[in-house]
Amino acid sequence: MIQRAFLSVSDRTGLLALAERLSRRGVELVASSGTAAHLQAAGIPATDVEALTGYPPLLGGRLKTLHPAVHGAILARPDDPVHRAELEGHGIRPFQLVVVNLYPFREALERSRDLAAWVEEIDVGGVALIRAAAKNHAHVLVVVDPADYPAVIEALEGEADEAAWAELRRRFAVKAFRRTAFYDALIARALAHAYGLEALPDVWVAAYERVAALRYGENPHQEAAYYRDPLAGPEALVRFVQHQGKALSYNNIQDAQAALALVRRFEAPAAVAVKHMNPCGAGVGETVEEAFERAYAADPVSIFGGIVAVNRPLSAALADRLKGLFLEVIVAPSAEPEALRILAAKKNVRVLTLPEEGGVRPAAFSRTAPDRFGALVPEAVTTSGGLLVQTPDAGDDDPAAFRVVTRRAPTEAEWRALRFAWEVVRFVKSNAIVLAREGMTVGIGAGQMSRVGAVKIAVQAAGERARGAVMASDAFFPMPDSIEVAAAAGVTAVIHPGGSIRDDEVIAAADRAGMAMVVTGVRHFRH
Ligand code: 93A
Repeated sequence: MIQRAFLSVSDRTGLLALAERLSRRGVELVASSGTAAHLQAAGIPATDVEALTGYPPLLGGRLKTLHPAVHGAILARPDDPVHRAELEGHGIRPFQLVVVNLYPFREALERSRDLAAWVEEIDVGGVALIRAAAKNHAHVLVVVDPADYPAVIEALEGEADEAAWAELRRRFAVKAFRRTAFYDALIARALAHAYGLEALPDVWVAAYERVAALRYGENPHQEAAYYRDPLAGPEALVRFVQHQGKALSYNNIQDAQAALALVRRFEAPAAVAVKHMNPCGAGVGETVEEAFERAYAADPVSIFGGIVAVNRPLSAALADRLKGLFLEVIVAPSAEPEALRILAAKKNVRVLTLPEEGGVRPAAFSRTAPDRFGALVPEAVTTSGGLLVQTPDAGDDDPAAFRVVTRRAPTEAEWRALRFAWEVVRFVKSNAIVLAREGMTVGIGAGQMSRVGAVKIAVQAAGERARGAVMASDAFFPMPDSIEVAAAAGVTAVIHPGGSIRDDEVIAAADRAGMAMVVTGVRHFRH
């Protein structure tokens, strides 16, 4: 039950309607001076906080509500006898509702270029009120947004039960902490700008923390930094242990991420080589050494200067093999001590493994890299002045939904190769084409503007190995030309999402060539 409320708002939108409803229900209102005057002028009884604290606003208003008579009344736990006794001893009565919105710092940035004007709009007491109420949300409802007043009024007038109030308190507490975090992030950015500090400050994205400044970005003239989600789980690349080699570069991190994302999807031993965020060769096998030989054989040229990831512990035998290649980064769940000794001779290669958690180093990657709460981490990219955020393309496609659309169905061996190619193609930049045989890619066409262009590149890379290979496409074929090119090269089976208005012509081209074609119904664009 709300008996007493504290109000302190700069934005008076909706205030009177809320205060009037509260007052009518017998709730005692206490408010900071300006807010109290506003209420009184509208005929709503409200006590000026001055009557509680014994102080008028000081320092031109910098000090208004920071007083035990206010904060004690917000922070006290009514179920704690010591808290109760202390309140009584000091004549403090608790608040059950705190309504605050902060000094308009963001508007000050828009209005003025004057740092002093900005500083005056840094709210201190309001943030403390919000924080105190949000901390004590087991007992106190904190409201930071006039858009939420109707929900409070509805709960009041609908005589919401305790469970409904508790749900509101929890929801609004989370919102309150988001609000103050955003507010402080904005202040830090503005001050960093005013004082000519780093172009990429720690709070560039609120709630991400800076791990390190990078030597440069994609190119030497670009500034860059690496940020960590403080809730990143141990499977997140940002928490990997680097055993040797120079600091990771911007491009290394992106490539290592792309390589890791691919190998972690396979349960069988798997290996991949990545260049410029595209796999150039991927393989699976009975052993990780065999998987690597296939990934290597897929394209022994492009792997030069690449990033290699495997999903099994790095053995001495594999380390010995990798030692002979020029690689930028090697990623594995763990490494045998002997493997690390062998690679130590190659000072420049960066070797990354999972961190120990509770004294254990996992032997294999899990399929995803969830955060500490087990939730999938969304992906974000900045756009001009904005941010695009999406859930990762990390789900499993349901093979039961795959449909054979040609007269001929794939053979067992073709099915295995198709499933493998379908797993790999989602990691290739669109337009993406993967030619594969069982357990290895033989030709990859990436990042092309036309689908048939990607097919031609994949076919050319595969050479003779296209004969008898299968083909995966990350999106539908807009025209039958891709199928004709693949058929001429000897490809025997195709997997793709389907959904083109020319699907019929595409399927007819496959039938003419005696190919087997599978439609998945799921697209895997990657840009
Ligand atoms: O200058 S403050 O940081 N010092 C304070 O003690 C304080 N208490 C509340 N600003 C403070 N506030 C803010 O004043 C509130 O967040 C609200 O935005 C505003 C309301 O002041 P008034 O009721 O006097 O108009």
